[in-house]
Amino acid sequence: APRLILVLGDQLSEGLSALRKADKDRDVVVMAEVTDETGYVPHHPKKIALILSAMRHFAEQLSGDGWTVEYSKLDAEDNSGSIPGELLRRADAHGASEVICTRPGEWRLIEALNDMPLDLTTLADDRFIASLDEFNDWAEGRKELRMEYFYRDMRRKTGLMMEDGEPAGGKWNYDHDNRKPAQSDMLRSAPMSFTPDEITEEVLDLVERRFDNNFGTLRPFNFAVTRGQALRALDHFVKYLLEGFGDYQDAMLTGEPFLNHSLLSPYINLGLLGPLEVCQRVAEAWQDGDAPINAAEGYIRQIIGWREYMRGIYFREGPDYTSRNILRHDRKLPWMYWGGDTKLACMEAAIGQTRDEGYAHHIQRLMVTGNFALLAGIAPEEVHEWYLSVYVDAYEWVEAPNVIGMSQWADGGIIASKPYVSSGNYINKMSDYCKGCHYSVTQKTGEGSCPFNTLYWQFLDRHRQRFEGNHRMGMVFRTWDKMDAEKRRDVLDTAEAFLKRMDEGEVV
Ligand code: FAD
Ligand code: DLZ
Repeated sequence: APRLILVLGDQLSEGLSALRKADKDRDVVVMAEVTDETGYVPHHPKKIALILSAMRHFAEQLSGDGWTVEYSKLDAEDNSGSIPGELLRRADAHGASEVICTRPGEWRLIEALNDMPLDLTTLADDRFIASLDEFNDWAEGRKELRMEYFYRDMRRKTGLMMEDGEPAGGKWNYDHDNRKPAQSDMLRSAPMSFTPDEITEEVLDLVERRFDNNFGTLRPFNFAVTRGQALRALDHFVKYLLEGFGDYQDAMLTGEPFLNHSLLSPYINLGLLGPLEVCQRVAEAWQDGDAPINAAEGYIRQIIGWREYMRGIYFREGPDYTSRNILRHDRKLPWMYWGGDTKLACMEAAIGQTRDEGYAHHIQRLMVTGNFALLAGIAPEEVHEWYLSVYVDAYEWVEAPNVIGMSQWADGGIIASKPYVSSGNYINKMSDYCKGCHYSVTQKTGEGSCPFNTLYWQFLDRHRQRFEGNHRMGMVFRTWDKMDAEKRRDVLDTAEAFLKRMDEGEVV
């Protein structure tokens, strides 16, 4: 009897371990669009369209290569609505009892597959640079799991930007050069954009019909949906945008949602591009003198460092990770996150482009929407569900450690040695948002002051016991203590009044 080879929506790689294990002449590839996956959070319409279109293109490619593919479309009448359901249905039809899969990127799905009454073989997902065993070996016995040390091991392992066993240029990390604000008169290329073909148009119609109420704008839709297109997007980034990537990595600019970012995470996470091939291209550009060292090193670190590290943490920490809430935050996510009005220019910019593009870059996610949620004490699980929904590149294995760990400090500091919180000053330094804001970033208290300014101190005051002893935070507590008592009272009162207005549904 044939075996069923499961290929999930984010496993669209020709070299997938499950496909490598399969016999083209005997086995049946199963791919399924199912409501369980399209509905576990209210995904951005662009995200659903990207995944379904890329899945359909990949299935077509596999069939063309001689595979037998059983593909379930979302609207098919006999679609059971879940991945295990579709496997059972196909098993019945083909007289199969064995399933081979590559380990899914989410505990929920791993557990659902394990509960299935079929004989399941789960293979490692080796589309990563470090295996999970390798990560666990690295982590074992360490007091602190700092990304920087893991990253150095990955540099040694891959040999990327290494010279005779030493980091190129003599330093591991050039982040110091990567904190320049951007100016609005700078010219830079837009990211690569692709015209939808017939398959994509059909998917767009389907998504429009079925997911019209989800937060996010579906059209225009210009994502790459095949490996060939994704390779062109990589080319475009390396040729036109990489050079300025380092310098402007942390910058934010009104009306410029992409700046010098690569927009490659959706393709790497789907499996259309491999993390190593992307980094090799970037290292070559540096070697050829087409990109400065701070850009190439910074870019490679995000992928072989942060991306791999996040995955290691997700699987190491286990299924309860997404419900951690060490700071006991319980406020509801305000409506502005789902497109409700706000007078905060930075939130409006970050959430507005999230709605339109399904995209915001790292500093917007971390220091605007993430910072606000942490300062305001929003329940981390709600924050997590929002991030998992609204970004085109969001899958739990990478989203959860970024949100629960890095951004909301809800894991108690496994990922971040101190919480990523800042007052309005940081946002003002790195962006032009504050210029056009209803609130004044230079005003520290009272009506009209930037809420980040007062919420920042209120957060520290609220969590004083926990953070006072953190050696990287002692200074800020001393600054707070030096303020006169009346000013401190003013700050806390202004913060309280702001949160109250927000909780009551006022536009803030
Ligand atoms: P670039 O700025 O061009 O960076 C290059 C690549 O580095 C990215 O494509 C990505 O593959 C990798 N990368 C950079 N930072 C990280 C990181 N912290 N973790 C993992 N990979 C990283 N990334 C996701 O892929 N999916 C998510 O759901 C996701 N959620 C996030 C939530 C929060 C709160 C934060 C702070 C970050 C999140 N990130 C997530 C990381 C990062 O913001 C995105 O990878 C990046 O913005 C993607 O855009 P880009 O391809 O233009 O990135
Ligand atoms: C995210 C997603 C969506 C929206 N739809 C599907 C789908 O219909 N079929 C499928 O196989 N996968 C889909 N995915 C991706 C899965 O949710 C993903 O494999 C898991 O979250 C693990 O990363």
